[in-house]
Amino acid sequence: PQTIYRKDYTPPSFLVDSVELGFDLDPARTVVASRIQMRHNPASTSRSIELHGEHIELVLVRLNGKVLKPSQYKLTAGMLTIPKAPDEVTLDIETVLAPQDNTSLSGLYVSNHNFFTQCEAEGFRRITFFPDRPDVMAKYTVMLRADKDNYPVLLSNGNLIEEGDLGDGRHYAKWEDPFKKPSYLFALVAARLVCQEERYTLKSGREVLLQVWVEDGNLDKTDYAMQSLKNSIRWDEERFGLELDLDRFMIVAVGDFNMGAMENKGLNIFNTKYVLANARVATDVDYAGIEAVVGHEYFHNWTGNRVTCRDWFQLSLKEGLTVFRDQEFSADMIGTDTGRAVTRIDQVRTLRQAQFPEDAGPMAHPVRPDSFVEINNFYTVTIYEKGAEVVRMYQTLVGRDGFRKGMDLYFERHDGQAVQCDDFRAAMADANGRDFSQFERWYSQAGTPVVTASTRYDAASRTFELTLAQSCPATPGQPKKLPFHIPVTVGLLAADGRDLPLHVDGVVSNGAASVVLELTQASQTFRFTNVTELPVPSLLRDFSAPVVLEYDYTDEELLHLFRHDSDPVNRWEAGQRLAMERLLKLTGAVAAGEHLALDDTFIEAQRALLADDTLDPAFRELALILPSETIIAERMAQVDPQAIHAARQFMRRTIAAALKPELLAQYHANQTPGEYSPDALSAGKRALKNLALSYLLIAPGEQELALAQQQFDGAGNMTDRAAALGALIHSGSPSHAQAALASFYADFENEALVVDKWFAMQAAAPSTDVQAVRQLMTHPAFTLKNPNRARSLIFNFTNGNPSQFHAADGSGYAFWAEQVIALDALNPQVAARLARSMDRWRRYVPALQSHMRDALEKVAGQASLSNDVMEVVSKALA
Ligand code: DPP
Ligand code: ZN
Repeated sequence: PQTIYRKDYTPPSFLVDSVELGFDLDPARTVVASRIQMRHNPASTSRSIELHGEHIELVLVRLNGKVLKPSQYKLTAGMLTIPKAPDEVTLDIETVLAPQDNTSLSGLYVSNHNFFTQCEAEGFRRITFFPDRPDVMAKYTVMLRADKDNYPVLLSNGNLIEEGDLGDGRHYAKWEDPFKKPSYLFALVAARLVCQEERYTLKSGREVLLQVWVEDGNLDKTDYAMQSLKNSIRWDEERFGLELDLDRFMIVAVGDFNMGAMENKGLNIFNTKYVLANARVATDVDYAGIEAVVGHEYFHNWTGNRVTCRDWFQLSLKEGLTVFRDQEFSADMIGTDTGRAVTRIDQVRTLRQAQFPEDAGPMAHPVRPDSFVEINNFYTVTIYEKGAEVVRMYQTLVGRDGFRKGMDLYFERHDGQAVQCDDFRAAMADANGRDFSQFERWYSQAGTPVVTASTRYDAASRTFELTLAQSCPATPGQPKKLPFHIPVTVGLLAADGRDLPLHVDGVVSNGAASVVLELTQASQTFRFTNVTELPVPSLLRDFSAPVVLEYDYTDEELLHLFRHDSDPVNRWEAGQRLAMERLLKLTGAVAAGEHLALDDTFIEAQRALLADDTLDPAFRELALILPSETIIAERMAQVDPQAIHAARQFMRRTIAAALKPELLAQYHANQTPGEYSPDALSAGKRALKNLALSYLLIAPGEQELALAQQQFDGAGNMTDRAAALGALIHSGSPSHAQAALASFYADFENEALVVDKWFAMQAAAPSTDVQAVRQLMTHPAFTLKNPNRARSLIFNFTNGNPSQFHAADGSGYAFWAEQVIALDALNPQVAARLARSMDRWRRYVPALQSHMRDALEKVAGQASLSNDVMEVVSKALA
């Protein structure tokens, strides 16, 4: 496979003004006729027209009315080249494809007898020959023709301008998108679907049509998506002054989908997982996911579609920014300070769980990568979540108003263009009169920086010195790193727990409770003056930068922060540090065969937190969750998954035994009777209650089992039902677990998304070994072809069940290799995701490492591997 480099970018040789597409849709043989108006790009020295195309049959190509003979063009794997083309060109191209055979779900494909497209990143070239690159933006007109009975609904981007019957049982619809767009934003749907629709009035007074399209039988699950869409529209008007630019905005749900959703202009196509919800089938987490993803795709309309990416190396320009926007949207929807902090803590957990490991592994790449083999492998937590952190740091550095000014300037300069990450950085800098040249390193250097803090208090002069030093580990291709520009938000706590007023030499702090220090050197000392007592520093408040912060806190200091920090994120963080120190020690003790013990101090801190009714239940729940096995593993030089699992289980058991009365009290105090509502307060109560339940079921007696059974049987919503099922599965009582699983399946076997949960919960249970997973794969409801289903069982086992996946005999890895190979033959994108489960293999104890290498080599040695999987496994083995 060929590596593509950012430095090799050249402008397109020809630009496209307009595209007319005609589709004669048929699952076995769809004919696509395309007419492209092109003109030579003065910025290019090449006179060759280059059109991407793959997995399609070229029937005919006509240039300015004349059919080209094969000698007049070159057709290689992936590219149709027409040399020596004149300045102005009209191309007519006809291609044939078989959507029903397209199991990759990229391009035009069939899902449950309906047609859908997915064109990002490079799926349009599976439909017709075209300069399939984001810097070629054109206006599209689309004619769809299909059988009327089977495909009564025909949708594409923009506005419906004509529709009618064709005789012979077929009908047509013609759509026109008034906005220029890159080919990756093209979409069509031809399907038997129904919709919830609503006319909605924008702030400007203009009326728009909003639609949510689903399969018949799912209309009772579209309210929340519709409400989220309206909230998104309103939020973008208010926070960023950005209005919906179309008269019609459609969301369509599809059951077979590689990603979460896709922001096609005016026709967003969604994984059903992020559309369908009602109390019966969806959990609080599902509801939050729907709000976030509906927001995300809607916000792309400006950050991604109106201003798009010059090339795919700039992917984070739209994704990092749009994730930041959806994060802010979700936080604003809750509206309270702790609610905002709870969303922030979730983001930090995701970074540590997934992004930090990626940044420390063989696939580590900068937010703006320099090279790739397969772009689909770069829709990563680094591009998305770290990219969002980078955008958030601008806001931390220039403030909310400054950030808005930067956004305004960005749109003023670049609306309608395909631009680079540097252009966004320049807009932020210029709008705020700031120098962000060093900030560029967040885009160009991979790896998670480590910030090490040390302090010195001088009582006589009342000064407190904080020294911050930074370093960043080597990553593939980047042995040495230069210092980053890091905003470090800091507060100082007095002995009574209050924030001390801050005065810092050379920094405008004006006695505020928090100050943003800018760390730009390898090491810097900040001097706080008028510090009347020895403070406890609260460092990196609100997680102001995506770094690892090291500071030698004593237990007393951490307990002080855990009880008093006015910044809820750092309050949570102090608890995580207390837990992590103990988990690491316990893991060592397990490995050494020593006696395990947990100190009372820690247990009492947990007890106080659990019972502290002045704190939001949602916050308490997060603060009680111990760092995950994956996060613990990242802190160890050599990972022993069994020891980690045993240590964490010991800690959970000990807490459960010690806090039983408090857990029971919270279980009863946080019931949410009455009609289900997914609002943050109710969801937080359920989360705390269900966390208490899971603790109570760690070593349950008859009473606890009855409690869980009662919740399972009587639950009025899926959050409570699934939580009770989970608790029973983990209870160590197979009879209860089996009975509940059977009744759950019987109740929900016709709800695909709930069946996914059924598989997922079993896959992630420590009692499920690889044999049990193989057994589940023989269940009639299991299929590798549906990405949600494959993820629910297989990914939740490899990524969510470390103690079984890492079985000492290597059987988990052999299973992984089999599934990667099987999936690769169907859907390389999904297969390559699964391949990533082995990223960190070099960190494991030697006995496991050698099994992992065997499995990786088995995959790498396959004769016909996709570029997707080949890139992942060869980087892992390199
Ligand atoms: N559909 C994916 C997303 O919205 C890729 N653009 O992030
Ligand atoms: Zn996105």
